[in-house]
Amino acid sequence: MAGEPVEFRALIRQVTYAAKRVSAELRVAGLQGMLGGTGRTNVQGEAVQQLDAYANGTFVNNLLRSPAISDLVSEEMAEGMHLAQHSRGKYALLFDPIDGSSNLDANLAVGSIFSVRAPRDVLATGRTQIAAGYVMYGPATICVLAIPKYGVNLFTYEPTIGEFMFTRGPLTMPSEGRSYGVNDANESGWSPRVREFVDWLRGPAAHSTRYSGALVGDFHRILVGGGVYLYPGDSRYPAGKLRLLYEGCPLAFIAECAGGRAVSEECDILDIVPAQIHQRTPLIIGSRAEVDRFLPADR
Ligand code: AFP
Repeated sequence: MAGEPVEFRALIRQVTYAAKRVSAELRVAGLQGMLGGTGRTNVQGEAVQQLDAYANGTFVNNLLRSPAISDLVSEEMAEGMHLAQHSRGKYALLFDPIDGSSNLDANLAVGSIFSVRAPRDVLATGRTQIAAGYVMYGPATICVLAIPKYGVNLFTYEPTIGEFMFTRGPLTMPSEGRSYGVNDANESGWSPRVREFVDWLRGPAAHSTRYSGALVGDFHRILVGGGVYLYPGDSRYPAGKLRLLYEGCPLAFIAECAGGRAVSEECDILDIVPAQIHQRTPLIIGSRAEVDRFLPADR
């Protein structure tokens, strides 16, 4: 990132600093009474966990320190936040502070997802993203960062020195894989097309099921090993469950940068023009072979 503007490097530093704080809190949350809910629901009607609130506050407080950021959009905030004091900031940061919150109480992997855009592009297609990434808090805390000029690179947090260290990259997603991830409890609400696709994955394509309940972990497995993750529309969530701006778009950007693909049930995720900040989308993401089978690229 040496050639990037100093403001961009400062922004990434603030994001990774917030992630280090979240990583530290996650390690001791069970000892400090930080597991479990707050008793509140967010704008999506989902129960807010104490760690969702903690992580959101940590991201916001750190990002407020960066004059480069003029706008924030978070899963945990009903409205976007415009920082009038940073009106000349070049960037908007859109983020999901804790992705996969239902894994928290079971001490399973969770993540933070982020997307960097120009402030004027918050409601433009995902192709306008400047960078995107995620931090996964698993056995190791890792950060995956996609910047078109550098590709997709992976950094591992070294807690004894408090730094994310370059580990490998640029990463290339395998062109096909052997696993798929979907919540098959929703099967009765899927469209015939989705059912047919999942039948193909289970049958002729002989894929194994791998589904953890945290998009970051499930996507990361596919980024490194190939395959497909899907959360299609169903009868409960006809427009899909996942959020476009801070889940679908950043992961689609990373997938495309690594040679993979991400689609809704109609088009590439990065071609969708969002109507509002908490918009949902169906998401089918992963290796080209599997995603092209679901939605041919030349359709
Ligand atoms: P949040 O914890 O940010 O709400 O994300 C959870 C999530 O959107 C995504 O991480 C999972 O893949 C998906 O929901 C799991 O949903 P189900 O519990 O319906 O399978």
